[in-house]
Amino acid sequence: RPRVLSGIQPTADSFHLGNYLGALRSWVDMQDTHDAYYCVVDLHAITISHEPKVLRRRSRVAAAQLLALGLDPQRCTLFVQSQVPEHPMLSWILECHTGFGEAGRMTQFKDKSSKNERVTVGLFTYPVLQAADILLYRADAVPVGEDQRQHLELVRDLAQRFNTTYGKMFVVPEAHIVKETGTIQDLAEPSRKMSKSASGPAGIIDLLEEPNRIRKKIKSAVTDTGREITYDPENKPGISNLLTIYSTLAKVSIADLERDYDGKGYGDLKKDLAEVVADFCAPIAERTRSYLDDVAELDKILLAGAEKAQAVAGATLARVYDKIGFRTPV
Ligand code: AQP
Repeated sequence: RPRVLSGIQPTADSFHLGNYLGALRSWVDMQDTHDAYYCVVDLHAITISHEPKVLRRRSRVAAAQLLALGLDPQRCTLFVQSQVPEHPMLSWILECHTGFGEAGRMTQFKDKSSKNERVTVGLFTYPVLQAADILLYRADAVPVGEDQRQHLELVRDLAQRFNTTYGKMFVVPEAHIVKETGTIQDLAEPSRKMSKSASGPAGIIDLLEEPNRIRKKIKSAVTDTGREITYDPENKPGISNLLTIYSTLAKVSIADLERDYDGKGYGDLKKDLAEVVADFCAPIAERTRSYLDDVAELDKILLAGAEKAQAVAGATLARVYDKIGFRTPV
């Protein structure tokens, strides 16, 4: 079986609909087709300022949500990144093979550093740590949203560079980006992506949110001028975004939706979509709560995951040490 690895940051109290539709949905599906490794990337989460207590809670909530969404510890390896110290170790080695200018071209860094007052070296080297996450597991595929495409290109470049310099070592991974849902837009500002850090409360739907708040947000989503319900992301980004969400969650094609809503108004579509999204999120929130009711069991799952992950990561790192000219790790 080909191998898959992906990670998600525990930087909010809930994942949002963009995280689910862009990436997490594929994580669940790929458990059946791949040897799957998934991690809560708490090392990445401290690249921006954080509170220790909050981070500890969010890491657990993140893992509980992933289980609630359908990750099954029998079919995948789920772990928390900081419990596998091979990640920062390989990251350091890769940093020493990354050009300063090359890292400086990452648009996510430019974006985030222009918004934050405190810009750390960790935020700058973030994509290199991401490369280490992926290359340690020799992953073939990495399911992510469109916003990660550039980082994945860097990972591929680093893997190739290392292989050329030291002899074949890493698998060069492919980004797995689902075209239709690769970018879910902000509900209030449909010209930009739904985002934990940049979206205001009206623009983002959290999976753990109250059903009534979800309904309200969908009903007040910004739509476009005109009345026609047609999929046209360029000219009608708002309504097209709603159609994408509807189509994916309800498993109906966009063409069918366009036909069903022919002659109806935006309000009708939003009213129905509000129910679809609220019905989708409610059981996830309930299952998340029940995983969080038994924190000891949750921590056991994560520890078992970390042990399995470390067996793979440790073996890769030992080979890298050998190639680099380090002594065997003890
Ligand atoms: N709007 C989105 N549409 C589709 N996919 C998305 N992803 C994020 N936003 C969208 C994908 O979700 C995965 C997890 O992302 P992350 O851990 O990098 O989370 P994040 O970047 O903190 O999430 P945000 O909301 O994008 O936060 P900001 O904007 O603060 O950085 C990734 O695969 C990502 O592509």
